[in-house]
Amino acid sequence: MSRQPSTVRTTILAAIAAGSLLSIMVSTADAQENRRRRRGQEEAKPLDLTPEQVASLTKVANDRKLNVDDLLAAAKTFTPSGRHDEYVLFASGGQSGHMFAIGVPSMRLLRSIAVFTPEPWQGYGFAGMDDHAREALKINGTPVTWGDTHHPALSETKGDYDGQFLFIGDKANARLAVIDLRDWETKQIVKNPLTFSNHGAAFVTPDTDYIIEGAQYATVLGYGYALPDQYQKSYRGMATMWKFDRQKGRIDIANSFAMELPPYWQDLADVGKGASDGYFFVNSFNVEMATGSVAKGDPPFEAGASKRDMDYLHIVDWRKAEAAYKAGKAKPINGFPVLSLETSIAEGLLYFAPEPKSPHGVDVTPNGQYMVVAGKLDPHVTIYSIEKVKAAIAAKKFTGTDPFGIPVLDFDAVKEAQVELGLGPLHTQFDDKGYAYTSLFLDSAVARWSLGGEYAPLHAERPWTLVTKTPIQYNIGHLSAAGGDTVHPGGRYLVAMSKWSVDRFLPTGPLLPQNFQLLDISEPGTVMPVIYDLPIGVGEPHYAQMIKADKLQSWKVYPQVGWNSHTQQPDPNAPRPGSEGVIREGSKVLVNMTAVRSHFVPEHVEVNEGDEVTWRITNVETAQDATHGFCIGGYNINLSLEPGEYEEVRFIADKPGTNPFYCTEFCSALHLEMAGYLHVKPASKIGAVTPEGAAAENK
Ligand code: RUQ
Ligand code: CUA
Repeated sequence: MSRQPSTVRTTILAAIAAGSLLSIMVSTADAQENRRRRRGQEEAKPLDLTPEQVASLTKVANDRKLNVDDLLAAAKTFTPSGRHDEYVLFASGGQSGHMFAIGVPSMRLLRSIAVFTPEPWQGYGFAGMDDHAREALKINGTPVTWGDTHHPALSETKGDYDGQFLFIGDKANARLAVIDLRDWETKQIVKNPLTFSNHGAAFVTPDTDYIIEGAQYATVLGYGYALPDQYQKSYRGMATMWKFDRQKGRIDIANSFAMELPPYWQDLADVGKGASDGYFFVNSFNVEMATGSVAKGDPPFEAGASKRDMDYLHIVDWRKAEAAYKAGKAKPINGFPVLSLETSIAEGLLYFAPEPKSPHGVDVTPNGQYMVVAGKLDPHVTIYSIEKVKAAIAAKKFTGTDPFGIPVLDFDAVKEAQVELGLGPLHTQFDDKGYAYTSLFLDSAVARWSLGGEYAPLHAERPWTLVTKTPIQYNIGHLSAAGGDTVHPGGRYLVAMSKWSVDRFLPTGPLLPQNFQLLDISEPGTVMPVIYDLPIGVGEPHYAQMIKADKLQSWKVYPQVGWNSHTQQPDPNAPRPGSEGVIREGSKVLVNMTAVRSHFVPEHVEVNEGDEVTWRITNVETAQDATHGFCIGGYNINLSLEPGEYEEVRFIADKPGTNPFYCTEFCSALHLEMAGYLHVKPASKIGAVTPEGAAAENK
């Protein structure tokens, strides 16, 4: 636990003595009142602790060896049953391929969202409507059933999260996914046609016109082949601008394009807003173009890619790039339009600014005035001014070009400030008080530092200086402040996403969880305590975004019974009560089924071995949370049918025998009775099909 300064400590002690604090820590004498409050229907009345209550609180604290800071942390995070969180943190799930939604400040896991990995509870990627997911989980026909999710991006309107969509990149396979936040389901996965891996994804333009996907490891664009001796000639980086169709809720591939970039390893990106609207920024490392050809006497990547003191911040004028694409200046690679380096140079789309030293994150301040580059191997953050960048471009203040002819801006002409923070700065977020927060991987700390310019009047600090550091357990990667990358950051909470947890939790074998630590950043100055540790035992999350919960307008149930969650419309094929049954046409069998507490209709389905079965089910429930599951063992089928939802699943009945199907959600007292049988008649018993036999069978 971080220390509170003694003034805060004294205030707390005084408050406890006076019996006026820790309202939600204490069980009240009035049980009825308490019950109502716990249902979340009524806010707690201001507490006036009696001496007995103070004594019992003190006893609990002493028994559990809690100090005042701990009590305060608990009071700041404990959320009574039925009370909802103020924020939702959408976190990447790393190599689990999922995303997680976590309530803040309670740090309760609300749910996972299956994205790149099949997930049975959501019925995702197994069958049914999720045939779409199964298809989406293929690359060139081959199922790729995991992804390495790194950077989520909530859709934005005028630079603020609007709560409608969520995007996330898959670093391992250069894919991008679209999640609809009305039902929190993945709707689309697109594969980048140019490259195998991405990293600077997903980042949205301020009105979500485009989603940006930057490469990481340079390859031969269009899935080409070349050995490292061809590195400079053949390898390339890229940035793809995926057009987003908000109406359809889908990426519009036909109106998307990419830009060729030099084979520097592009890293994190961020999109300009406000003063820098129209630009996006991408860091890079390995401008050395090291090839890691150790056998040929070259240094390994680790050393070769960090030889130089400076790499290049890529500055892209994306509106000009869009105009160039629309003017037909892009040429296809693997069928996808790409603006070449020559075009980018000729049209003035791309400029470089030197940046120290193999940096990692680039983050634009809420007003769009400054770009903050975190040095990774340099103890500073370097702050660039967009005004200075624009002026330097206009005045052609270049120190030359890179080997590909891209103009390199004069570092001193575009640099606003540098702030020394400590070892291993990675990523930066912002608050509403003129502070920036940078993760320090090697220091295991979150640094708070003061912004200058128009932010200077918001705080008492000297501009561009380190204010304080809070130790983190351990090795923090990203950090996420409430709205911390939008034009209106919140400023109360920040989650440090630590890669190592070492001793923070009970040991779980050699593989330990990640550690999400919640920091209270509401007080200015040097107070920034850790108030909660949440182990994440499902993957290694990277970035997360924290949105005000009231911006989310999720459906409570699907809008109509018979809803197709893929098209987000009622489906004409959805079985209705009264239209259930089994229809056979040759060896094709169509099952129309409804599900409701606590039965399926029909309960027996007879097919022949080898039949092609199409099984349609509607959950006809309209009550919130009345979800049914549907599984057939041995067929790898499990569906989640949320209230109103319609699903279709297809399979070949190739396993003869009488096989129970059942509901996999404990939906009612008679849930165990919500079952039936699939009878697959063995081929040996089918015999020659006679017209009478077929007629009898159809009956
Ligand atoms: S990364 S830990 Cu993939 Cu965003 Cu920096
Ligand atoms: Cu439906 Cu259990």
